[in-house]
Amino acid sequence: MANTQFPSDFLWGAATAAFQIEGATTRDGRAPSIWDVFCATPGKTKRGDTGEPACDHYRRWKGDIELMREVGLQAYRLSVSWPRVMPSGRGDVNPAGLDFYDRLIDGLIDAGIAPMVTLYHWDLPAALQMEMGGWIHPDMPKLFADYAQVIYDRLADRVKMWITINEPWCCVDGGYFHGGHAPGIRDRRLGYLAGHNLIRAHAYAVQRYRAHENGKGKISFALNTTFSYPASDTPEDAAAAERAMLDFGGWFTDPPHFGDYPAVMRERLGDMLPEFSAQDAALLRGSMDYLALNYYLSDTVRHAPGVGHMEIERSFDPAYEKTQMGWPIVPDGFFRLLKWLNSRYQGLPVYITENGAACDDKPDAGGFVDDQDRIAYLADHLAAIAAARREGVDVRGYYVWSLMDNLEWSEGLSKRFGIIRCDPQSQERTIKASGHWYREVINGNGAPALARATWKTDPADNRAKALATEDR
Ligand code: IFM
Repeated sequence: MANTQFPSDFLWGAATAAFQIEGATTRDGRAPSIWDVFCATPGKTKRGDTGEPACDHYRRWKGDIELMREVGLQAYRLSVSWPRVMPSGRGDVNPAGLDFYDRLIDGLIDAGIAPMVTLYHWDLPAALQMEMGGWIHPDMPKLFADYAQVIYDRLADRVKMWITINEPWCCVDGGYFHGGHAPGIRDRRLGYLAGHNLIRAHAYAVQRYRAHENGKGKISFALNTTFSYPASDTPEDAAAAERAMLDFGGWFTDPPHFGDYPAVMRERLGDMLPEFSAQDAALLRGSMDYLALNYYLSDTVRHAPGVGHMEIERSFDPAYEKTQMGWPIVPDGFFRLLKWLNSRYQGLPVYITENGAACDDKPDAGGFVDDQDRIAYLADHLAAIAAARREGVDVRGYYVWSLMDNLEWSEGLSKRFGIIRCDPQSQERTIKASGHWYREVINGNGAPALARATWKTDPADNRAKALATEDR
């Protein structure tokens, strides 16, 4: 069995996001976000689920910290709701909203749990969307930095790990390409523009952080992406798979590392892709203190002449088992992605800021969920991280998605990612088998709880297709 022992200073955590758990959407001066508006629009979320009451965490946060302690978490990733803190998105601050996060951070620290704070996890104040058109407006980066400044002023004395923006790719793909996420627009040109301003906003917020008297911690944005396996061993498919990775992970990670988009995107997208000014490019370069990766799945790509600007076609290999989201379970892709990212964005430590599975949980009469499928998913993905570490990728921490079942955006409450069950009716919390297992992982820094991982690092044990991509 491969070595799955992690070092004693490896950080073990869990993650959530404000809109998915807080509820209290109209309390203490909070104003609506684009997700409140979206959820209130008939047909936009499954069964019409909304952010009310979600997990009612705004009122139950103390109990939730107790549960984190029971699971043995060393770290917790949360997001701040911009419309709770600045209801109009700019100008006046809502003291009650800011106080909530102040208490939460103190509570975490008192419990010995290190907070990681995400500034933007998709809940844009609706006023900014209505008054300015949201992320397509060129002034948004400055407004985001002003909001970030308010949060730094209040929390940066205690918070040492920061994420500016969560998964900008999802904001664009869901919000502007297919429209299944807020604000529900379908326009590719606007999508690239929104993405451009999200990237600029990251840079502006990093600049403010680094200039802040308490800005001594680490800051980055959270990337979501896949590893793309070529559909065949032809050079065309190999090139297409590489192009696909640049078009996904590279789109948002090249600018904050190198100061511009991947060359292949510039060549193929032409004037759809906005230009960074020299000043913005300078701000962007080196604006990640670490690489924050959210990993869930991988895909297969073939060269598709004439299909879109990038001429790629993505599919899911039917050979893989899938989670309840329909996402293929590919720990091998995680391992390869970590190596790919490490060779492209050299010199950055890595934190896995999300990883987890939606499973078809079946609670027993007492509310307990024996989620062996989720444990298997987590064990194999942790084994993949251990393997990447052995090959020199400097992964320093892991946050499971998610601490508890919550509102899965347009999927509503139908998809459950938690290691803690949250009954949507009674709000009763019950630690699942995966939560108890995760405690063992944390206590042993991996082994022996990871002995149950079935994924093997020896490529001969993996899919033949993976072999073809070995040297990429
Ligand atoms: O629930 C989401 C989260 O908000 C962002 N990353 C992916 C998760 C699962 O879809």
